[in-house]
Amino acid sequence: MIRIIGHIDIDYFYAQVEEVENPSLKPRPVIICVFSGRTEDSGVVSTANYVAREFGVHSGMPIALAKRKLMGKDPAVIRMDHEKYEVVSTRIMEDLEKRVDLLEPTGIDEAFFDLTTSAGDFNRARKDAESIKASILRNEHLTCSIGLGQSKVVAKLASDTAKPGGLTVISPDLTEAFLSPLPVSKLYGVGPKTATALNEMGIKTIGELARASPAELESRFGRKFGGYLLSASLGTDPSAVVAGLEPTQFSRILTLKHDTRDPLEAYDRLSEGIDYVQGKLASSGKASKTITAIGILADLSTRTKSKTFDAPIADLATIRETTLSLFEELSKTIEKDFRRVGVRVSGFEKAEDQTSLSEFVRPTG
Ligand code: DCP
Ligand code: CA
Ligand code: CA
Repeated sequence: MIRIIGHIDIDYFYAQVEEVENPSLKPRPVIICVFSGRTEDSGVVSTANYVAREFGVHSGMPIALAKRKLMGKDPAVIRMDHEKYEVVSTRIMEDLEKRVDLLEPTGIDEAFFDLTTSAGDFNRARKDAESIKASILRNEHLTCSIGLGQSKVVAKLASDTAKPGGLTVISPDLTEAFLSPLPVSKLYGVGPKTATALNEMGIKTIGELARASPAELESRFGRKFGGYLLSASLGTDPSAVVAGLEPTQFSRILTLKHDTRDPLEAYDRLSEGIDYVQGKLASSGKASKTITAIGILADLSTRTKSKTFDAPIADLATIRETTLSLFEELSKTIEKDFRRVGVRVSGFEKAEDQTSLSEFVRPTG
């Protein structure tokens, strides 16, 4: 049976969320920054809008270098606010979940989905993808890119091609022509090392990979990864969309009765939030390595403080104690009162029986 798989990725996600909040940013270069605090400009760019990218700015670039490239261009330099983007992401994923057969989030701004049953064919799947795009635009004012294909590898490459803002539909009859000319490095899981090894075997394009000898690929890359490379190059990688993927965090944020900067008041209000996240850990059989205290201040800015343990924890006493001491530390650093307070547990031990595309792929690629 031909499967209909989609990949969705929000355009310049963090920067676009900031533009939605403040539309006057749109024509300006926008960089979202993670400041390390060492010096005023220490830290890296998390992402940039497309205006800033025109000047050579990209994710991971030192803030000081990005500022130099944007000198005289009226850049907006914005501190990353992860909580804000998480909230938007959660709303988008919840809406998506209702519109597809299966949804597998793979990051804060992207997901695989399956439309095989509900759409039935690629024409109807295209319509579904168009309504997904329209819904995200209407509800969140955000643009995204979607790719459709017969496998995860094809869908992901199709959404890359659609960036920014597009929809690329690679129906089965177009798959070979779409994949063949692309360099092997474009395939999910093919990093620089694998690409070099393939190039040394005389394999530069995905089409050449599709015609390579299976035995030779297996002897060079092992049965599992060699087999994956071949199937991926043919657009027949078998990995399925896994719905309701294991959550990566549990969190709860509560509004205080009165603004305060007293850590004991904040902690007290959080009691039911702590019970909630601990209950989620217990019922899902998970343990968490990181606990984060979240404070949303009177000016609605978000501050967080985390602690990471060497070994995962799940017991109520440790979570309570840690949350309290995190709030004691956080309250020393804030210049405004807390308005809302929250707690998050994350860094779960990964469930063993989860199959995903990444399972076929070597970590070092
Ligand atoms: N991100 C980050 N550091 C990186 C890469 C990404 O903090 N090195 C964050 C910021 C991005 C978000 O993750 O907004 C999503 O990453 P993407 O790779 O999807 O990049 P963008 O959404 O920013 O841009 P694009 O339009 O290319 O998808
Ligand atoms: Ca994105
Ligand atoms: Ca992404």
